[in-house]
Amino acid sequence: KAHALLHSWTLWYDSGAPANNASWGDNIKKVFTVSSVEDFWRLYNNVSLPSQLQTGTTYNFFKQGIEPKWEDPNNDQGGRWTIIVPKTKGLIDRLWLWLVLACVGEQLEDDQNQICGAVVNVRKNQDKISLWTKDAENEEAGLKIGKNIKKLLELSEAVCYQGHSNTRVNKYTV
Ligand code: M7G
Repeated sequence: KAHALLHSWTLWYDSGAPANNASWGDNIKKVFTVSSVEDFWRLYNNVSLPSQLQTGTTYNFFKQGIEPKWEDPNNDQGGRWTIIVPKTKGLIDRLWLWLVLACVGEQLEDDQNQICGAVVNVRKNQDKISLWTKDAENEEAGLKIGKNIKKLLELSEAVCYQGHSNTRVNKYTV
């Protein structure tokens, strides 16, 4: 008997490094969609940990039907909570697992359905994880999600939110 998740979630892999003339996003590929707890662990146990991925690659773990792009109608008014993660042994893998578990376990919000997905960018000097939400103007729901991320991931430093339309400006900080 499978234990159903409230939402189905799709893992997308972005190998980055676009070939000549390719534009951003050309290398984002669907890996697998999970609908139960059992599916989730089957997927998790069969893909590389973030720390094992090549520099320049990205995992996107999004609710089924939402593309991991600003252009998707679920994201175009949205933004993201962003956490810069130093290359401390084991840290990125722990934070990624805890974040996706909080997503599938519906630990971050009640029934606002603001959450679109989670992202881990594997980069040269430091990695980055983010949680994308639907409506950057929904301050109340947004702050609640931010505080939950900070608590569940046991983050001691400030966590900031940026709208996709202006990723340079911190709109909210918790
Ligand atoms: P980033 O998400 O800030 O992280 O994206 P990264 O530097 O660790 O990869 C960097 C750049 O990639 C952006 O400034 C955009 O040029 C491009 N880019 C990233 N995302 C998530 C999108 C997207 O959703 N749509 C488009 N068109 N470009 C994007």
